[in-house]
Amino acid sequence: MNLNIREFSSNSDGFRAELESLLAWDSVSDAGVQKAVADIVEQVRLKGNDAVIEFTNRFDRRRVASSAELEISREELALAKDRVSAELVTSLEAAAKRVHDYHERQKQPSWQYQENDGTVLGQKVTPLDRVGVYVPGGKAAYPSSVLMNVMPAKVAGVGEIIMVVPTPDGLVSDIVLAAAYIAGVDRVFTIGGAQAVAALAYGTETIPKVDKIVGPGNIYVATAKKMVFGVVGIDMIAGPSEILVVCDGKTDPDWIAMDLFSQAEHDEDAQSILISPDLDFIKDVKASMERLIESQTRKEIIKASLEGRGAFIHVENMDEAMDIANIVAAEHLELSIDEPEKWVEKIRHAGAIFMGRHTPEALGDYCAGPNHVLPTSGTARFSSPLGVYDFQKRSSLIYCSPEGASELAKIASPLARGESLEAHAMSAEYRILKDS
Ligand code: HSO
Ligand code: ZN
Repeated sequence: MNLNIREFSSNSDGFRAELESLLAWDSVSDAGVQKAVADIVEQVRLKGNDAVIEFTNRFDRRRVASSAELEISREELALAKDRVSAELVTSLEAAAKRVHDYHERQKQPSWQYQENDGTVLGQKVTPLDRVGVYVPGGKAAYPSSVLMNVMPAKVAGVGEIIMVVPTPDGLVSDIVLAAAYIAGVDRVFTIGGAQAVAALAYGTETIPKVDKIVGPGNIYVATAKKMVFGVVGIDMIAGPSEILVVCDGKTDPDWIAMDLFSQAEHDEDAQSILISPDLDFIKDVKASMERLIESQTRKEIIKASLEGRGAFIHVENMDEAMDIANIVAAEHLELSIDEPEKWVEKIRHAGAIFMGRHTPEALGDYCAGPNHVLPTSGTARFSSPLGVYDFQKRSSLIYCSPEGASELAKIASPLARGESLEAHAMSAEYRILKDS
């Protein structure tokens, strides 16, 4: 199959403009969607279960009569797991363990230190009480994403994890339920869309109110999450998935072709880019792609993604490749090169860095250990993978000894008077020791 993929070179005149147009992504904010979502959120806030049931029946074509029908028990999750093949369950369990063990290392302990006069300062780390995990239904349902969203919350010690998953026509994936069971989700409700986000944010007679909502979703879900932010915490709002492969030309072109496909097959808007200093290699990868795409089950999506948003970029040398990688700030960066540990020092912006020819993104997507929920669309410049830290919060700790309070009061008092806040000043001054 002929593939018409954008190709350009770093030494061409319009290079920066070309790169910018390649990376441009409009996260559409549709006024119609905004209005519809605002209405759903408000109805759920005011009417609770009745509104949730009404929207669920309408949007998911169901006939739910009472809220009890919206919950899937842990026993039912276990039964779903029994219906999944033994091989798949083994892989889910192995992946869950690896993801768990990786995230264990992210746990941040509370800390404190004591000053000479006995004053103690520190930070107390506390897991969130209750978290909601949104899991998309139907074709977009990824059991691996259930693990990636739930495991860091588990490791953080979140008190209760509530999962919501829409079941259009009453259908739900056994693999998703098995993943929820293995990950240790506490309660599962078969609701989705903006109504599920609102139910988690405000709570209903049946759905417990949570403190934070995480997990991917369609435009309605993303819009609802933005709307309830402030009432609850939310994770990032993810854009389409991207991969940037930097290759020196010495990896098997078929491997690189498939690594690029693996991102492209997610959806038409996904982005796959190859950077190489070797023009002949770029040609070889393109030939591999044109041959291999024929047998791909998702070839239409792959083609649309590659032709719409994919690119080959030819560079002068590896240093330049690293500079461009930093501008792209890709969600996934593959360094398919010799001595990746040397080059990685130059990388400042990337969601996840896959080092060496034997480290395709697919291994990270499922089971290497690090999270696959990553900053997209260049947001790796200022944000990080989903992690245990997203499910922990911090409280400052301050203990003043009598002597310490007296010394601090002498600093605070002039500051308070400078702000014309007399009560502050006096509250501090009361603590000044008589003989000091
Ligand atoms: N590459 C996706 C994650 C995923 N891949 C799930 C397969 N299943 C976004 O990082
Ligand atoms: Zn993937």
